[in-house]
Amino acid sequence: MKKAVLQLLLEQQGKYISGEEMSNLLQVSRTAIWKHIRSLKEDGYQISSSSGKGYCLLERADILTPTEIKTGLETEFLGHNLFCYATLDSTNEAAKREALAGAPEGTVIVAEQQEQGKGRLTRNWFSPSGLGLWFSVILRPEIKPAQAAQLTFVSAVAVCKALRAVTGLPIMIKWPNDLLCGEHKVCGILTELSAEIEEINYLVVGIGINVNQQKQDFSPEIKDTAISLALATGRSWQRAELLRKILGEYEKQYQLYFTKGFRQTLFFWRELNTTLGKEVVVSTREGSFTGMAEEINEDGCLLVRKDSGEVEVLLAGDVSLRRNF
Ligand code: BT5
Repeated sequence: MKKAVLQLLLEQQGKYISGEEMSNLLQVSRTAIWKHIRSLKEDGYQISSSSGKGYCLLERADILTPTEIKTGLETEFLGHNLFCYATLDSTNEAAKREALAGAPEGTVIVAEQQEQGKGRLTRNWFSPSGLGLWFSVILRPEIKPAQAAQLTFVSAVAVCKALRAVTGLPIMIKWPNDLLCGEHKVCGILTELSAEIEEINYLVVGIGINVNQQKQDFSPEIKDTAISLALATGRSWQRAELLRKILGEYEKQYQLYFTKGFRQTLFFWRELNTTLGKEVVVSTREGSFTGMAEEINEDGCLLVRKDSGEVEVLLAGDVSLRRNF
């Protein structure tokens, strides 16, 4: 009901709607309407109340609650089962706990803040409160475990396209899973897999996007390499709206992957990538080497031609690729 009240206010944003009209439309008492309005105000929505005219939504709150995220969410399944937390260790860890307990495909876990946000290979992901989008998606695709890396490409394409569409920024994908704005990292993606030999139990795709940080909000370790959408555009962004757009594009790309295949995903990925055709420095556990990033193969591996002429096939996820950082 609170969602329905918010929906009515949104449809009339900037104009007054009377409590009586709302109670008629939603078939509940005026007291019930008033209680939901009070609760929305407590959440941070700026709602003006006038005894003669009713209620008017002045400003939507930049909060990540189920009401805010689901109001206007246009997906068939993604995000319908949604958990929002003020603080978590890591949304990926929470998603794995939910997936083990049987959470359905499309479940989304969001946190305002992560205390132990994770990158790949035990690296940290800085996730300060209220400034970014830190969330994880549970998927249960019927594909072979060996194909799971392909979903990192689906994720990168979906988030990149959604962020470009909303902000107009020329965001690019750096293999395998970083989104860059210019030379700086605006988003990281961490895909984790639970599988048997032949089938996937579940996949957790964790996505971290810097949204409204200013320079001083970044820790010394990343202040020269990270960027937020706000820094890149000079304005702040409503995170729930961004998340809705991302979930919509994600569902579309996920479905396209099944109907048109990985080739379609790779087609989009190639258009958006900033890695192919570039000199790269590849760091692996055994050491690092330089070469030319030549191609992505059908499994999502990066083919790098070393200076010696030998071609190295790199699996998504077990190397980090560096150019300037
Ligand atoms: C990644 O790892 O880029 C994957 C990050 C995934 C984060 C999401 S947030 C929601 C979900 N829950 C989690 O716990 N994780 C996922 P990697 O490629 O290993 O990059 C990690 C490196 O990026 C760090 O070592 C830092 O140098 C840098 N870094 C850390 N936090 C950053 C930030 N907020 N913005 C930009 N760079 C950052």
